[in-house]
Amino acid sequence: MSEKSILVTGACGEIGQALVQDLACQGGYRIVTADLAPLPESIKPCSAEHIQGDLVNKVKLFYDYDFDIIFHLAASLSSKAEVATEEAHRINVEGTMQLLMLAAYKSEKLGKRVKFLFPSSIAVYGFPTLAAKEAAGRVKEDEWNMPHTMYGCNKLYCEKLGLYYSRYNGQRHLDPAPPVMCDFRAIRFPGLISAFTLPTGGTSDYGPDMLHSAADGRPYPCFVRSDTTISFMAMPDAIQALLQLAAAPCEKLTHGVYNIAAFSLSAGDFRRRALQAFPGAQVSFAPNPRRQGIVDSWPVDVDDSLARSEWGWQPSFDEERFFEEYFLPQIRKRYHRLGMRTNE
Ligand code: AKB
Repeated sequence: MSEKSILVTGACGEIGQALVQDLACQGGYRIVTADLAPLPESIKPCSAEHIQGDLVNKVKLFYDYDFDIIFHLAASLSSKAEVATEEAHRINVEGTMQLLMLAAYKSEKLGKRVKFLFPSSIAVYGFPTLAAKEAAGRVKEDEWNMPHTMYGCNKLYCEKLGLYYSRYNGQRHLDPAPPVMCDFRAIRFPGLISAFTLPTGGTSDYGPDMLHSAADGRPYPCFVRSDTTISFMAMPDAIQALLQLAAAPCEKLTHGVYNIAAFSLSAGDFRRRALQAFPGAQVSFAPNPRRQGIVDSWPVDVDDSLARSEWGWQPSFDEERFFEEYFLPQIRKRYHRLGMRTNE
């Protein structure tokens, strides 16, 4: 069977690095990576070609390729996007729009549906008050789509753009012989936690940052209150979800945009776990009002029954397994190794 041609944008980000490694392990893919940054050593062997530079300026180069699947991961995350809103809009919306137009053009020209996998986010949701957030509990995909952030607005709009290009594209679905359209599939990710990489520019970052700081013996002043609760997931589950959705038969996918969930934790729970694992850890709470406001507008948890029924989604790591089987064993190795290196 011939190799599938894949494009991964944002390949140097947390999801990107983990995804490229998994795809390379699976084999059978020619992976073209793209990012503003050069490839880290860890994934250099996995990439057939790395296109480095500003995504919006580089999209035209991608017309020279016939990708079967596009994993469009490049994005300016919620906290960074709130500081540089115009630049976030350019990357998050213009970048996505340009790539969707590429996928639509190639699908029609090649007569085969280019799959477009898009990481959306719990940031598409928005609650006016904490009481409304608590009352809503596990939200469904079509509830509370009232984002409070530039990033959330970008993600929600791009979900709609993706569905537009994969279903209507100039109303040509009404033509006597409609053209072949791209195949858009999106996942609304919760906060993601990796034992191997650190987050940048997000607002759910306090979770992984607190744990990494505790493991590394660094004091951590958490920028949200201890009662702050949103949903989180282990990075391996996030990658598994992307690959599973990419492989799902399209006739089963009636919605195109899916919540996925694993566990919901408060910042205080993270601190308790950090102190349990690293008794000397210094974790304090110093809420930043703006970042606190962002997380207070996000759901406590999400209802992922659509993903479970339409493509068999099932997390491997609940809270207990996440800490005991994935995160703590890896994090201890990482900082022990780093500790050894600094003592040399
Ligand atoms: C962020 O914090 O911006 C992201 C997200 C929840 O989408 N991690």
